[in-house]
Amino acid sequence: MSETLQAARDGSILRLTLNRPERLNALNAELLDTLCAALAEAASDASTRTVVIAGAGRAFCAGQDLSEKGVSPGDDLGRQVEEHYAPLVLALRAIEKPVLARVHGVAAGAGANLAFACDLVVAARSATFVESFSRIGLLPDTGGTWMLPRLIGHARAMGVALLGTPFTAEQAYEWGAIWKVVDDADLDAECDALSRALASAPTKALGRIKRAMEASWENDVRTQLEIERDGQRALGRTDDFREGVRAFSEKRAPEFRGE
Ligand code: T3D
Repeated sequence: MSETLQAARDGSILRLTLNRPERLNALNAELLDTLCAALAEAASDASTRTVVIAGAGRAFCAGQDLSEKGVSPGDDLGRQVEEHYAPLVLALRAIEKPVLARVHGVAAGAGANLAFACDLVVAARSATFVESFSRIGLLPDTGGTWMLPRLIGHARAMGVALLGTPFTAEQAYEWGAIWKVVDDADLDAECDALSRALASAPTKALGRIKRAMEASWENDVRTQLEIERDGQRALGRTDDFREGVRAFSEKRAPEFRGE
């Protein structure tokens, strides 16, 4: 993969670790592009059924590497967003497999919004999130202005974005931004259990769920009902649905193969 992004496979789970611990995994172009490429590869690789994103060292991710060439005052930051951040968010939303963020330490700026763009976030109790953009004169990118109001509501989104005040994992959980907050000592066990459960779930159904939920932000109920109809039509023909029903009638746990 690359020095800045470690990839490890555990059965059908792909674990991607942001690996610039001396910079709190601040994102540079190489890391962003490698992460994006890894997600694209995972999307088309049938043997990958779940992706986990984590950070090495004491933090999840401190956002854009502010020491990187090309992100100095006066540079065209829009180009940076267009070429590196937008493709990453779109890749995270497009992959029809669950993506889990394992957050510990700090998740700042684009690091926080990278986590929020994942499907599930599990955070250590000591973790903090900060929309630090306004502290340096920027606006929340990496999908922040789209994701935050939808996750935590307009008032809170405005508060965290305008003030750049850090919020705790507990607050993120209470506000609905993340799936779970667990004691620090339990973070790995929780993420392992969750990723194994997701990797042995009916992958095609999870992909359709993700696609339908995503579409619902923009759709009226009629359009959404059509998406549900089409999804159910496709899923009703999968081996996993057959297995699910068979396992139910045989009173045993299903063995989904993602097909
Ligand atoms: O188009 C574009 O490119 C714009 C896109 C912008 C997207 C964004 O993400 S903007 C927001 C960028 N991120 C930030 O503003 C956060 C900056 N970092 C911090 O505020 C703090 O470091 C933290 C709150 C995240 C953590 O604080 P603390 O006290 O735990 O650690 P520290 O001592 O500040 O940082 C440790 C080291 O990491 C330090 O290096 P040193 O002094 O030991 O050599 C620090 O400089 C480095 N580091 C932390 N964050 C970044 C960073 N280096 C480069 N870029 C960073 N973002």
